[in-house]
Amino acid sequence: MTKIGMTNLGIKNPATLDFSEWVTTKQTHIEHALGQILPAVNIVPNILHEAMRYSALAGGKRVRALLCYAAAEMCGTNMLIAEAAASAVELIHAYSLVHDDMPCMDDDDLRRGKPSCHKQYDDATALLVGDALQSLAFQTLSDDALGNQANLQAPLMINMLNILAKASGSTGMAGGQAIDLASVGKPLTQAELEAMHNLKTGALIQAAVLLGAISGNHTQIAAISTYAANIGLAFQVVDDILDVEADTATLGKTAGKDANSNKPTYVTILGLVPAKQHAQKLYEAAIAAIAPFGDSAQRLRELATFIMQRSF
Ligand code: GRG
Repeated sequence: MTKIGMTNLGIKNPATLDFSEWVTTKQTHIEHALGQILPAVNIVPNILHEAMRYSALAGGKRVRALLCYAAAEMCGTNMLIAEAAASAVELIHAYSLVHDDMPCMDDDDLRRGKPSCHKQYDDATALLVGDALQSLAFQTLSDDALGNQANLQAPLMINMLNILAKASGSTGMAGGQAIDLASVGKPLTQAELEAMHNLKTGALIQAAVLLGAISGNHTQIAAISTYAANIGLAFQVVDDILDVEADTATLGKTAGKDANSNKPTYVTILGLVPAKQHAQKLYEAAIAAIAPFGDSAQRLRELATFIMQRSF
């Protein structure tokens, strides 16, 4: 059975932590939770489990998990539920990166500063790692332990599974990836680029926020959806800018990849300065959406700034 356990590593009340302490605490929580959820390497098939742990642990900013925790804090969602949701989203994200790096997709040798999964292992293992991480995400959200320990009622659990499934599938992330692969070398309009990124990157970021907000009221969820849609796109615009401005060592993945692969990006379509202005506009729309919630939305505001200012 998947173990779902709140780590007890932070002794301070989360509301009293400054932002960087809060980030570190939550990153430690998610790392620990994932470490418990992922099968141990001594469980057969050992290599598959080793490769799953290699790809899902010890790396990544955990932005999606942080967004899920922050939305949960604002909406009063039980932290066990939030942690399971954050873990499930990070598992889907890890699967997408493993498959995205494969030769049949973006063909990248470097991820999170280490050889990509198919370079460290092989293509067949990487394919199975992605498949198994995806299944593990849904297993995590539907685990008996979550029902028992967090009193997550079946209808809410099904709603959460539905949110994650829609965000991951052909009308979400996988669909966005399909459009992305078909767009190489094509002159997209900004609207077409935006539609593609809403699915490829935005859908999972929106799911992270909505899952965290699962106990919120109608007004909170409506506002948080607008926040999520805007910050999800801002995340992608910043990613396109970093692809041009940052170096490989800082990014932990190959810099300049989009330009070299002849992919349409916000920078190629708008230009560098307008792309930065566009990111700022999206950020401001995200912040405006949660303004009515005052202090309770402070972490979401801080995370929006974190996403804008990230250097990798
Ligand atoms: C294979 C179905 C399938 C989908 C792949 C997410 C994705 C779709 C591909 C990743 C390609 C990419 C670089 C997209 C840009 C935005 C993005 C998802 C960046 C990576 O996310 P971060 O920066 O990564 O949150 P870390 O390593 O910090 O978790």
